[in-house]
Amino acid sequence: MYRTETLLLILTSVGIPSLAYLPDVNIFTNYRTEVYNGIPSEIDTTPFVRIGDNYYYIEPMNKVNWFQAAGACRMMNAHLASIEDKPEMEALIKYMKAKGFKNNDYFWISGNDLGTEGAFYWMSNGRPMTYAPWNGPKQMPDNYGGNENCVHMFATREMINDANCKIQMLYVCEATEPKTFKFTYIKW
Ligand SMILES: [Ca+2]
Ligand SMILES: [Ca+2]
Repeated sequence: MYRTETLLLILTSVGIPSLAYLPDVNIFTNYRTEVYNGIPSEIDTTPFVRIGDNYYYIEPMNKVNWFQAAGACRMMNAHLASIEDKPEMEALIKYMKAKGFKNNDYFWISGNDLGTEGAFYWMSNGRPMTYAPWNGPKQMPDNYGGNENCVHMFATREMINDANCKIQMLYVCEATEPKTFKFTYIKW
């Protein structure tokens, strides 16, 4: 007779790996592994919040420049956020509104044209900014003063702006997509 047991080992970039359930594991036992995107909903991802399919850290108080924000995200094994399509932006805005952020709360995201003026890329993944809602009363990006090379979003509108990277504002980090490794093994 045999029975199967499942070991859920959560390996994730959101915090340290957490062990959901650890039975008496014998490494010589037959086992099967499966890998899933995302993590089980019961796992606490604090300080990251899940919005849609993404995990964000939204800095609520501490205003820093773009470079400091990028460093703060790396300290959490994350990156400044890349908002790559309208649904992602709308979901984030909806969350920020619900949390009471106002439209003059600006958040650094990873977009920048530091490499080549006028060519905007996401620093977090190297891709060009194909989704870029440069809306607003002025036509952005305007590279105001000849020195606006970092991108921020607004908490309550689908809008981005290029700003001086040394300005201090809030920021949004985005965790790389976590994976769940599921081990199923046979115990004799
Ligand atoms: Ca610029
Ligand atoms: Ca601007």
